[in-house]
Amino acid sequence: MKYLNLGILAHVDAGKTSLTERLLYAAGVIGEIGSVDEGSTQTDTLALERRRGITIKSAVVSFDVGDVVVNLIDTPGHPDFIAEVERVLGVLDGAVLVVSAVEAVQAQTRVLMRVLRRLRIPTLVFVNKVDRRGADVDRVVAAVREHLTPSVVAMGAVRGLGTPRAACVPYGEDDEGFAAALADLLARHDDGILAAYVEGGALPYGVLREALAAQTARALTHPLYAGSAITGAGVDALIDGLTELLPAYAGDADGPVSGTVFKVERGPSGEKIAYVRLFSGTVRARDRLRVGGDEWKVTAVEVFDNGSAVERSALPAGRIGRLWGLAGVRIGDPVGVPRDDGPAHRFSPPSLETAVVPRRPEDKAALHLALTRLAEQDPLIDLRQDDVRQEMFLSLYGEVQKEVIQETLLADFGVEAEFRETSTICVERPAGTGEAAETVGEPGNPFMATLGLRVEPAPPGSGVRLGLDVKIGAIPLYVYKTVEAFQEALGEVVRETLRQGLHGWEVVDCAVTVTRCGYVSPLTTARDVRLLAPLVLMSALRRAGTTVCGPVHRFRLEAPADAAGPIGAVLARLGAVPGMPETRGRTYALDGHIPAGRVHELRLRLGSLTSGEGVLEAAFDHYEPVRGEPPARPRTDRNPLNRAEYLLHLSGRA
Ligand SMILES: Nc1nc2c(ncn2[C@@H]2O[C@H](COP(=O)(O)OP(=O)(O)OP(=O)(O)O)[C@@H](O)[C@H]2O)c(=O)[nH]1
Ligand SMILES: [Mg+2]
Repeated sequence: MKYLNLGILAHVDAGKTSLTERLLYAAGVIGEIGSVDEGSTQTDTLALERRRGITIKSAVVSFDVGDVVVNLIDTPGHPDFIAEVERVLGVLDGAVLVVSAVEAVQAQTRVLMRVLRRLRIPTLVFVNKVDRRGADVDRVVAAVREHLTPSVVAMGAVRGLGTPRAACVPYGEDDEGFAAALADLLARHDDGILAAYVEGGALPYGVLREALAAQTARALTHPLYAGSAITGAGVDALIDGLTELLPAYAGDADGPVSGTVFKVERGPSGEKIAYVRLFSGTVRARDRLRVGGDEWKVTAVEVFDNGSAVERSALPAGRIGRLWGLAGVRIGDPVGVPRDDGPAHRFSPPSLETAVVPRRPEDKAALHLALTRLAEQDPLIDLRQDDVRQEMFLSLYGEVQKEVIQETLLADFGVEAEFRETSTICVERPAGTGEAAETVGEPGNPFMATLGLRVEPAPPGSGVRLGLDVKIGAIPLYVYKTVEAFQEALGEVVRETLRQGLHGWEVVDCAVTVTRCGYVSPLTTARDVRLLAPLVLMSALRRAGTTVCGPVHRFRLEAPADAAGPIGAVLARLGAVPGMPETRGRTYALDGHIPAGRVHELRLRLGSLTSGEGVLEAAFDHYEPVRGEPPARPRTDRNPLNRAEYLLHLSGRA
């Protein structure tokens, strides 16, 4: 058996859940097709999903095609739930990016494809809804080429486009245009094909198909299919593409246990259930398992097989399963031998925050417990308490997520909660270079260590990096054993400290270099270095200075052309930077940028100005320096803004 762990990704409403349902039906797993609109699908199972008609949580289902077991993960498309997509990216062998044949490439489509390409996840494109009026596959292919990837090839033709009878006919060996298009595309990354192409000799069709599979597996080329999740057109061709062109793996069931937890749920009696993709080894019930630094005994195992999860004695490599008994498990934890999953964050973090208060003051403890439970399933909400007012804060992607959390608190925990006004989460970037040092034995340095640090700006998106510019002999190796261990330990302190910069925001895009290091053997301990580092780092940061930057979204709006004037006025008032409008008949479309905190208001205003006809899509694009007085975030006492405060804080803690 081979396994293909497949993600279905798309902009909201493109048809991921409907396509999932259709694939399950085509594979014979279900005898009747459920409908999103009637709330009867296999993957939108939450009451809230069925009521709202959108996917909120990623869900796994499984089906077999020949000797390949496909574990399919249906993800939400709404940008407020992008964290759900983020968590599954590390466990995918391949993906299907769904694009609507009517709406074409949308804001979230671009965000998703950018990440799929960056992570080199083999991806097929499926142009859905060819049965709908207004469907235009050629326009979609052109838009995919322009906005998503130049390396795309249409795998078939559509007849009866835009009607319920729309049918998809796969291209084959005899379609000369197709073979030529394939050769042209594949030659870009394959010297053998290029040579044959230049010489003008036709390559055997079989060679082209093999090269297509090889390049798709390396995420260099993206085959494009078209069809309809509702009528089933084109779905068989897509299934053939899944097995022919995406890489499936056998998985080494006898190797060391190694997997990743990508989802955590609570069962009916409050027990934790971990969703694990196992890359190697076998996990059996009653095994002791190393997960996130602790050991736990697996009490039960379920494996996704032919539809949903079924109880089994073992989870073998390659598959996705649900494990019970891992009481301390958290999302993202490695199971057994850790793997290199690449960067922890692939999408930008939430850009909004809000305070949550219980409607009844006596519910405070219950609210805290409930939010802790929600944070287990979604660590990015980053539950935290303000030290002064003892209020609880959450990070959020948007208003829909806020409503969903509010409804979940009431429905699942019986807690009525209110959200204070939402505000924007900024970041700080170093404005220049700053250095500071503390020497052992000098006045004012109560720690038995010497440390010098330099802080300087790093490229956008690079996070915080720690480099060393000291001789090995300067590092207390009798404490840390290896240079790498020293760098790792210090890096952790540096990242923790930089969670609050000079204005209280997280410092990003920052390179920190150790410029001095010294110790007194055998007196210097790891604790000395750990406590001294924040002091030195914050002085260096003060000298460098920081620029507070706010999140900016890229938006696209479509509205009746006669509303252009009033919409322009609203955009100006909200601080948006619009691009050139495109007019198409009665409607016009506009791209541009807008501060993240203003997206919600723009959506409301657009709705009222156009009687609900206007459509707005927005997705995070970049951070930009905030104009005027930089906003400050209330500080917790975690960090030393000045020496006296820090030392006082430490002595208070001791
Ligand atoms: N005509 C037509 N409608 C479709 C097709 N696929 C999906 N729809 C409709 O589009 C709407 C959204 O479908 P979903 O399957 O929920 O889309 P989704 O991508 O899962 O949406 P989210 O998970 O919320 O992002 C529903 O009303 C579907 O009935 C299609 O191929 N043709
Ligand atoms: Mg869905």
